[in-house]
Amino acid sequence: MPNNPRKTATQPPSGELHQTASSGGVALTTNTGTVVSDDQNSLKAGPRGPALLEDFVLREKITHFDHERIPERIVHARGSGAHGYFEPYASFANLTRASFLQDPAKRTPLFVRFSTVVGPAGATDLARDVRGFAVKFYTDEGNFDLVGNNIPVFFIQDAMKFPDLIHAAKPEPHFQMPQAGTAHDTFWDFISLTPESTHVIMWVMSDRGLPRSFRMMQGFGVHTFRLVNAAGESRFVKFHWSPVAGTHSVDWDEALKISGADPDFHRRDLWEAIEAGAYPEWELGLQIFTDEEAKGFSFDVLDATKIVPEELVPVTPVGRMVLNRNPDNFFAETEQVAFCAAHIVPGIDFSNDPLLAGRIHSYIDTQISRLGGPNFHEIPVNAPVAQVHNNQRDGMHRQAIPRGRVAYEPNSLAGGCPFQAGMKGFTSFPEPLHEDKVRGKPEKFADHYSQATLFWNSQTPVEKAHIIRAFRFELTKVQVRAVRERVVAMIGNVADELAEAVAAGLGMDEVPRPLPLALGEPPQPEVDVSSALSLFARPGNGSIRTRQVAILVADGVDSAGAKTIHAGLTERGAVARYVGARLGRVQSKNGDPLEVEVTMETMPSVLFDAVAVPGGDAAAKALGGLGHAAEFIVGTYRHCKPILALGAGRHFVENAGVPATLPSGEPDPGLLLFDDAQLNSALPAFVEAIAKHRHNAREMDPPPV
Ligand code: HDE
Repeated sequence: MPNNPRKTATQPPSGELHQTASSGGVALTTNTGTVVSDDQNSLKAGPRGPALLEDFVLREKITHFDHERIPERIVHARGSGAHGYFEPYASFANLTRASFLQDPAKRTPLFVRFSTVVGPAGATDLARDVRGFAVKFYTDEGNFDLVGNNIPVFFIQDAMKFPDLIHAAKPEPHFQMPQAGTAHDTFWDFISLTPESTHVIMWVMSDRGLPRSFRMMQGFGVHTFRLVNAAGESRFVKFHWSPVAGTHSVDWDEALKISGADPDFHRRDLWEAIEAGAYPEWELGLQIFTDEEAKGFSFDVLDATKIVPEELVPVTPVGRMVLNRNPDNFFAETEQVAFCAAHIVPGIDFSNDPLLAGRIHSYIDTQISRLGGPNFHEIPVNAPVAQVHNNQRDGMHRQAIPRGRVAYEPNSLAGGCPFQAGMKGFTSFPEPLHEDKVRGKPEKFADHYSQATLFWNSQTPVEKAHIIRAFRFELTKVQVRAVRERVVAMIGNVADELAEAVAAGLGMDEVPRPLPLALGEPPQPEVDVSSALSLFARPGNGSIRTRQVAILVADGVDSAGAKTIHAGLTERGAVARYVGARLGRVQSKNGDPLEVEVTMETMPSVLFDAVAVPGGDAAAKALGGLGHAAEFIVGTYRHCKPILALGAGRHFVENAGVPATLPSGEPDPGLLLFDDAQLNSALPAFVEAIAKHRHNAREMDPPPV
């Protein structure tokens, strides 16, 4: 019999037990499986008494919470991931023995993580930055991590400089500003003193630094790798991912505003596309060339600041990647995924790129502190599908339970297992080496500008204007005049017109003289222009799937027109939304109400790819009286996106102040003004205009800087 029967029956007041396991639901437990009776109240010496140390339920909960965070990645901290698969178009056994490239019937599962480089995990998606494009192939012969970027060249040539680059780019250490951008003194100070960065800087200042979506950017392995076939023959290779949706970007002015309106713009876009079944897809292409061919190039293929122009070595399509499943848990998968440049498989090998060498070390090293020990390969998202058998044992967070007493090799007590596989296993390509041990670089590494000029020459006038504006924006934020001048002196070696325009944009009276060249007479480049380097080279497949379209509505709207546009766009896979001044219903002129899905305040025009304004006199008048609605139209126009207006809607659009024609006087193919009766021809024209994405001819030619 209990000592005090009165007290053993005590229960908390029933109102405080918000949810109890009454009908066979899953009961709340501690981490050791003890069922918890009350998750609202800690254990106390009386309702008004002190909390008791013996409360193991409270202590476990708080202790676990205290340790929920792990260090974020030192670079690429902000990222978004997805699962998918790769399938090759054919067997490429002639090039490589890599198992994922042997059989078109074989699907290899994979996990991808896209990222920004500089910002912290909570930064905006739309910072001007390089994007990471890391793919983990779970092949049946081990994991192959292709840890690339959306830009094919890098800032530096040798791993020795990486910590300096990142220290210069990250927020300045005394006051931790700016959080996610490169528009500050230390970054440009470093860049202006590191001429090898000129080429990548041209890419980052281009609209490539501001993708419209992760789904609409290319990916590159950056370094030269090797492919090795079963006969042991090796060729050099560059990896390219090409998006089926085409390469598209946002405007810098949009990027700045999206950062406020929806800092998760890219993360949301990827998530929603996969949830909607519009699976993002890329084609994997390879540039393949021999050691002999490489020797003849005007640049060194071991230099990560150089591309191999596609005119010199075309890209061979070899397969496709489809992303078809969102992660179940962000932390468990996207955060804990550990990409390592050292993870390669038989059939793929490293080149002697001195930047790659540092990476082979760095990634495993960083996971040890980020994920708490050497057993991160056992975390589900990192675990290979290939069997793991070795004699590595113990360490922090070990999950596997190896059997037996043998953890060494050679052994006889376990029958010699696990055996070395000899030539069946991974074997490094036996590249002959006969050189002195030195700290230095090959001579061609010193040509810092030829390919930056090639990039500039390959851009359209609109792209060039955007590059000039980007330099102006970034350098205007730089406080130290000498740094600004040195950058202009650096890009003076790329193109006079670029340096002159940037100098003018910065209010310099004189264009600084170009920096001295490190290589007196750079080798003659093979190509002067490469059309593949323009963002417009890959317009996509013409589909409007997943494009976000706003339909502006107000009381009195012509609901028949609005619904026809909505249905027509939805049928083609676009995401059409009724956008109004506030949530709730608007009364249409036809009598049936329309439900406003989002408001102009929460989803301004920068979050959409196009806008439609249906007819209806009263609605057009109401929209005309709303500042937000006029801004919506003007913003859509300024950012070169399509506008459709029907009936009375066209008066609202015309009165919002958008020019009726292009600056050239030609009709604007992105500005579609129709009568109500022309709805049938309006919709296909609108779809075609959306498929073009941007109508850049609205920017003057040449565009004003
Ligand atoms: Fe990385 N890089 N990197 N990097 N990198 C990291 O590894 C490093 C480089 C790239 O989504 C870190 O797990 C060094 C080039 C991507 O998880 C770290 C050098 C390219 C990601 C690291 C480079 C990349 C990283 C930080 C010069 C394009 C994100 C956290 C020698 C080919 C992967 C981590 C993900 C991440 C080191 C240069 C791409 C510290 C030392 C070149 C996409 O290990």
